Amino acid sequence: MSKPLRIGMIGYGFMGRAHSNAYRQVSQFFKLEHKPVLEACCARNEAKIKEFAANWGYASYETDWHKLIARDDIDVIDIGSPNNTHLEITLAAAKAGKMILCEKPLAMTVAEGEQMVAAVEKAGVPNMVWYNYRRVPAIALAKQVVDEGRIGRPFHYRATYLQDWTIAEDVPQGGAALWRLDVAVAGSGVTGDLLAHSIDTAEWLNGPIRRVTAATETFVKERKHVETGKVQPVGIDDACMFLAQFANGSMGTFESTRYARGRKNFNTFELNGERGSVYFDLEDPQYLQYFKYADPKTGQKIEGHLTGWQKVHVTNGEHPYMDKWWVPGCTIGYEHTFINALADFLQGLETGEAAQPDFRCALHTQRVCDAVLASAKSGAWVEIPA
Ligand code: SOE
Repeated sequence: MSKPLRIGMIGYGFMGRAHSNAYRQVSQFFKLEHKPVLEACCARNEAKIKEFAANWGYASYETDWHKLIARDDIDVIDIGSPNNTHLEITLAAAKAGKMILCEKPLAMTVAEGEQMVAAVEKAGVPNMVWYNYRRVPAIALAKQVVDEGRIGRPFHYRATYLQDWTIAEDVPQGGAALWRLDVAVAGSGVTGDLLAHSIDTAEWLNGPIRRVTAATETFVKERKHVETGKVQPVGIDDACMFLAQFANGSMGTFESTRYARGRKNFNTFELNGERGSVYFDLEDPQYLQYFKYADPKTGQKIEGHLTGWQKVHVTNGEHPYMDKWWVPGCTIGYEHTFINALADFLQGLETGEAAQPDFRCALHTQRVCDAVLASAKSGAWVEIPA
């Protein structure tokens, strides 16, 4: 029997749209017990949230999130608002017994994240963080390749996350999507916004990171603040690079910037092991590249003049999530990663096995981010607790 799941969406920006689209579409493609209902959305700006509600088909709207959480007709609170709101909303929503879906990164700091984990676990409410890239079919296939033992002993993990939208000095900080440049609202720059994705993927594929050493740079030191109208110091990291050692003994390099001219959302990784390698590039998202050096079961070396990288078009029914979409060869896109993630969350409600990353799992990503920023400050290696 179908169970309606009444959604209370906070925020109407990029993520408010991506999540709302997922709520609207998931039941059409995944046969699941729980069916999201767009009950209410919420933001301070009444004109904007009214328009958002009408556009996406929310039955009602609020301008104060406390009121949204107090409503009996809301089952799920979705936090799509800026990072500095995640803690307070989570504490209130957990106390009210709501399920919580939170946009990444979990929190501004580990200290905040710990309070959030304690709150959802004490309340016993289902929770998940929207690290949507785990649900790119090619990345989920990489996970399958690793789990099948096809990489063997891992040696190297190499991640880049490059963009170029903040190069101009007249891009202000604060307001709309530009809160990402305001450290008081975002917590950090590329570390929390972009590397958090790379770290989540890396730890999912290659296990926990144990220690890091990092360097950051802020290229534009002052920017006009939209809210105060004044030119103010920039507190975020514009670029960050770090070296990592994984618990499994492999080494990692991570690079992220918003100053890589020509790179828009260049999120890549490569994992090299004794028996094989995988490579992924989000600007070519339908493909997973795989190099097979040895048989995963026997360890027997594959020889011959046609040995080489395979570029697998991840659109077949046997590929992760793809049996829910179109026919082989027909691709899905960015928005589907959120629909796939939501489907996993709903499935978890049915099976009782929490969809990952839940808040506790995402807290580990936060620990790595905080360690990276601490290392960039001190210049020393920083250990990350298990
Ligand atoms: C930043 O530009 C951003 O929108 C991130 O906030 C998202 O998490 C990332 O997926 C795309 O880039």
